[in-house]
Amino acid sequence: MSDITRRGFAKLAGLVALRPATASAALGVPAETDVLRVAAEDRQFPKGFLWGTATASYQVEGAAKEDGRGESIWDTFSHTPGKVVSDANGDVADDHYHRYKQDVQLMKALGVKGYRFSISWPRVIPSGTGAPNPKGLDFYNRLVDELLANGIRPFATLYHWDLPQPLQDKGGGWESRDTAKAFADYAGYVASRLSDRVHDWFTMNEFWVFINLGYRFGVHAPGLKLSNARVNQAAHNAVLGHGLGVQAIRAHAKKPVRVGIADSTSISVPVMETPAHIAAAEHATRESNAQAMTVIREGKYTEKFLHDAGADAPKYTAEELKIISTPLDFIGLNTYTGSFVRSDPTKPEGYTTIDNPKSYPHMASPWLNVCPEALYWGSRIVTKLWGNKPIYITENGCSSSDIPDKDGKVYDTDRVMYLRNYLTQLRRAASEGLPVRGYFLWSLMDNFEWADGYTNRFGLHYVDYATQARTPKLSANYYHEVIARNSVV
Ligand code: GBH
Repeated sequence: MSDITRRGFAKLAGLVALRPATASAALGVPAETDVLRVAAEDRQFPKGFLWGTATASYQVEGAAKEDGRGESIWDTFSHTPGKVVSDANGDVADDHYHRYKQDVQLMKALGVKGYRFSISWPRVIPSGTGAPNPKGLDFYNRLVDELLANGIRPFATLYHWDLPQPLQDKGGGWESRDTAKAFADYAGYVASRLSDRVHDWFTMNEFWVFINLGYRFGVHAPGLKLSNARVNQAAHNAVLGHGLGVQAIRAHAKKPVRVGIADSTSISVPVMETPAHIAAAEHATRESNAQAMTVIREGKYTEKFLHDAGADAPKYTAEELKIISTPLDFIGLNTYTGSFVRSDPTKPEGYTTIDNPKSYPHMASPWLNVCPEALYWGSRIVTKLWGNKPIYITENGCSSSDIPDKDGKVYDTDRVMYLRNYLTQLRRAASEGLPVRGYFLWSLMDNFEWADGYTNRFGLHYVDYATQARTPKLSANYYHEVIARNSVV
């Protein structure tokens, strides 16, 4: 039983004892109001817990050709026929570049205290290296000022996959160490301009995803299908870019900053909560994140990874491992789902990751298996493996088929179900003293869902792309209540 639960029951027992004799008290049954009060306490988040929403530049901004913005690999990829559902692209997206004031008001109405957005590298440095484009940076100045004027704390991500196309053309993007250096220069420049007002920074979003979907499976930009060796090297260069970026942000900051990552750390969930299965999930989490969170936190690749990769292992120096593992101020976890793991003494690694049965429930996106426990186990295992650092859930949310009802409103009961279950697990983590400090719901509004185009909607607000009208869904009302009460509702 958690402390809060225990306190709740103690209080309830006291109330029952003190109350004048009523029929229910005589029977030893607590009155309805007492039950409700204890239940409410049981669902409460810690004081000061930061509720937020998240988006990313290419998915919402639009204005692809405005104010000197350069091209990114996602412009090229989405304009290549057959790569994105219905050949959609982010040229306009949510037109957030022009509508950001209205979108900040949507956040204010929700009551969020934090906004995680990303900065478009080609908007700020159109060629990837060299001359900055002050007009591009100015958009983020305006956005940050608008957020602060409305009491919303900006959390900036420097790389959410929109690599400047010239860096892809020159050195093959993350295949080149020069891209890691270029990223650090860009990160330092942005920090020097925004850190008087932005104190919270994430270098990159989801290493595994942009490397594997972009360079191994070819389903995201730049659409390549490279050998293991080349993919492993690209992954290494990306985490090197992260480490150099952390150092550059700190070196150029005008005020004290906090720096972290927003990683798609793959979370292994024990099939049941017994010591053997829990240990298996810990080992599995460490190994399955060998090329991102593990090397970033430990400063080394795991023996199993190096052994399995063999001749395909990346080439690196001890100095690079040190840079990659530069200590962070907080950890951001993008958690949508988890994988069930069981203890398996027949295997040298001691665990097996289970393939879910076909009937396992998922949301509108087929990959989005419902696994609320991932929020609890993610926080717990990351803390156990790598130490007690503030954790932010930098993304969580889901797609739903979201068809407006006759009254124009979307009643996304499945999204509310998803959120209630996930938040219950996050609250369990907080109540056990795990260092979870905030939660950014993906996403503020429907947007360009990468290779799925506009077919999968993740927003709290429904976007009518023909008119750009935003309408709060039932889930927006739900999230508003969660924030107002600082509680699962
Ligand atoms: C996050 O990716 C991203 O950070 C965010 O930009 C995105 O909009 C959001 O989640 C919702 O997807 O069809 O099998 O090739 C989460 C990782 C990336 C996982 C896309 C699923 C497609 C898998 N997702 N990926 S597949």
